[in-house]
Amino acid sequence: MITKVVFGTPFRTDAITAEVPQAEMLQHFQVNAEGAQTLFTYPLQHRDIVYGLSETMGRVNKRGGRYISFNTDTADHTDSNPSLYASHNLLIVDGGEHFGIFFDTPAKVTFEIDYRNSGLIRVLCESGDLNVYQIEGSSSYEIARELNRAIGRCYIPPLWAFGFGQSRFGYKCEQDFRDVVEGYQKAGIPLDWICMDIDYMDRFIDFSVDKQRFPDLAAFVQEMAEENIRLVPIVDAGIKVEPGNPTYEAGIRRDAFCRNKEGGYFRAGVWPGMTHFPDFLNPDARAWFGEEYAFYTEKGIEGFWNDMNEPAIFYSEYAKGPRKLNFYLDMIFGKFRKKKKERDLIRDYKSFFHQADGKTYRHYDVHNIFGALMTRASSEGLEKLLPHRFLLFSRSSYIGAGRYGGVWTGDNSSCWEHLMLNLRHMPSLNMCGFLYSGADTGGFMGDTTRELLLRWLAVSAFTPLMRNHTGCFTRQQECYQFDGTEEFKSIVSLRYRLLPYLYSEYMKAALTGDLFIKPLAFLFPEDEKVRDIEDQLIVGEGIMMTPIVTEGATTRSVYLPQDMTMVKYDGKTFTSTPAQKGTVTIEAALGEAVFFILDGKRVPVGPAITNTSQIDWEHLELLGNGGEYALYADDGLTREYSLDNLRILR
Ligand code: MIG
Repeated sequence: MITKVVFGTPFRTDAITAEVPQAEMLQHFQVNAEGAQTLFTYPLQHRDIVYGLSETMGRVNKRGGRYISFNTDTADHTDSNPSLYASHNLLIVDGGEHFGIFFDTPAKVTFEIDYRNSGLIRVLCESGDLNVYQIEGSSSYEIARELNRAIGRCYIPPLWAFGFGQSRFGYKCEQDFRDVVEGYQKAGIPLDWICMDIDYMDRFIDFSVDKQRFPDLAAFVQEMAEENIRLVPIVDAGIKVEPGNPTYEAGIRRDAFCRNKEGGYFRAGVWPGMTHFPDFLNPDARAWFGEEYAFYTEKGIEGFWNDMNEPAIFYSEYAKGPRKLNFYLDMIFGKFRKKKKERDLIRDYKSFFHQADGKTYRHYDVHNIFGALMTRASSEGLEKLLPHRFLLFSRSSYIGAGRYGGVWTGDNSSCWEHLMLNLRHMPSLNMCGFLYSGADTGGFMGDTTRELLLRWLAVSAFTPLMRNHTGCFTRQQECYQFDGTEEFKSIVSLRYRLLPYLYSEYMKAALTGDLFIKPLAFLFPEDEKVRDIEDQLIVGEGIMMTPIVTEGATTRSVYLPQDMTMVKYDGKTFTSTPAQKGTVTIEAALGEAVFFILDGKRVPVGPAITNTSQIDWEHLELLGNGGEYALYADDGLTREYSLDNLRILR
């Protein structure tokens, strides 16, 4: 049961699409005005767990931390950093009381969850205009499902987007992409798609291609399609200010850019130099931006990632003096650049304006919705441009954006802590309606190791978005660059053998408003021992993943809340053994994976394939000791989704 309490005149975020009755009084929390801000407080009980705030640092249980919803382009993924790229203002209190609460405001919100042992949840909203949704339910799982249903049906990618993707900041020409395809084919490692990072563009300009390095993009897309590989270009938020740039000219004609205080267009320095930001809050501007994707779809492209949409700003007119000089020096000496100081960024965010619902909004006050509305613009545009599904994922997001596309979790590092962080983000993202999600496998910053990449792949094998991505100054990170590619083949092929299950479970979750990845405690709420387990996750209805995420380890201990079937995959066969409730030690060498199947559940697996185009829905083996499995299978492309596609396997 969801109700909403309205404070002031909230901005329409469209985070929730269900009709929600209005309540007079806020339950659970106390409200106080704190100057121009609003403070919400709740006294925690000793054993309460607090879920939510999906794209933040720290644990799945947010207790003990301070988090700030203020979308930020930051590669500092350490616990002292309160803000990453997204704002998902959901809390679920699980303990003495059970409820969810969603602070629906695009302005800055600070959350202190038993911070410095205060014993309180303190939520400070910078704006007094907001909707607060309160969600009552008998369990945290029920509360999360209730919220997902109220958000509305989550984004459904094509089947090929569940295949493995390779990416790197630095693939510069057609040959770089051919090399990737060849590398994977020679090693026999499955692959479905390759990302094109900003290097494909003409001088980093959106909706353009460097003609020297990609003389005929449409023909190249076709060439790749013959290998069953899709190209997935990046699109940044800022549009280069340059007469002759057709997107810039169209944006001016359509009056689609954000304006500054003086009524001119706001200028922000990003990768292509000076840009204007499309006013994604304005429906007309969104419609225009969506149409621009025709540039790619006409060339046969069906997948995209949206970046820099917090929005990131390297430099602006409001930053005079040395910073400006730095910018030009940086432009000359490679792209190395100093991050804008936070103070300057705030000044920039206070210097431009949006038009929505016949009103003018200062960017700073609606900051956290910007990236989400870029995703919406792209998604609604692509829906018109393409007759079938497309891949779309974004760096910045807000609750509700999960209806339009997926998310990746930004510039992590090649370290074991961030592999664990990936595991922690997954259930939390699912609670907030982001089912198609994942991290940069192998790590974005720094040099990965063979061992880290293999262990990371064995985690990503279970996340809907499985993409190996790295930065421009790091070592080669494609799987075939390492010795002993057999082990990489083994782990990536595990993903492809699990595809019938993963796809089917994703579709069922998406069509019923369920979560795809859940914490153990959501399924076994009565078992005290699972309350703190964050390195075992439930994937779909039947799998408990139990990856090894410690350097040098080949064993780990696993807690089983019930009798299950242990499954070990060695690259060729699945070996099933009954495992008893309690703590067991499992062993998985590099190139192997161990997971469990819940009691009474089945998991369909297919034969080994190297591309989603080879998926075989007929010859499935059912793992697990249960009875039947309800398989969702369709062509993976049309939008005629329906639970009528379910069929029972025995
Ligand atoms: O300023 O496009 O998070 O995935 O490779 C960096 C280059 C811009 C940040 C993204 C990253 C991408 C990179 N981008």
